[in-house]
Amino acid sequence: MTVLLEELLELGISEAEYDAWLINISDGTQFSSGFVGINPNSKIPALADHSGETTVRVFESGAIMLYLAEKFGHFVPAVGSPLRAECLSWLFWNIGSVPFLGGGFGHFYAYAPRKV
Ligand SMILES: N[C@@H](CCC(=O)N[C@@H](CS)C(=O)NCC(=O)O)C(=O)O
Repeated sequence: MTVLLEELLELGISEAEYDAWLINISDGTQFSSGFVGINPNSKIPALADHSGETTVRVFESGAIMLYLAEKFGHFVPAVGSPLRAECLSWLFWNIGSVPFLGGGFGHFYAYAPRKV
């Protein structure tokens, strides 16, 4: 999952170039210390932005999308714009709804002590 970076590159923003690291969640790579240092919740996706003086870690797909959209000034309307409220409403809807169908499946399939 490249969470917005490909769309930014598509716009010609070369500063959005990234290195993708394969995290194999079926062999537990998400629990390794290197990954947990970026996302303490051991979930993909996660982002480490080394472009500034201090490395910025971001986890949760919604937080990553908002971070990148604001960093590069695309895809999210400016503060004060009514469109921003609409945009964030759909972003939060996505975050609040979709993971229960996708990522949430992993919890019940692999970790839940009781099958439901
Ligand atoms: N709310 C998180 C959900 C992330 C998530 O559930 N990721 C799944 C893969 S789609 C995962 O990392 N599963 C590994 C595990 O549960 O051990 C987000 O939106 O980033």
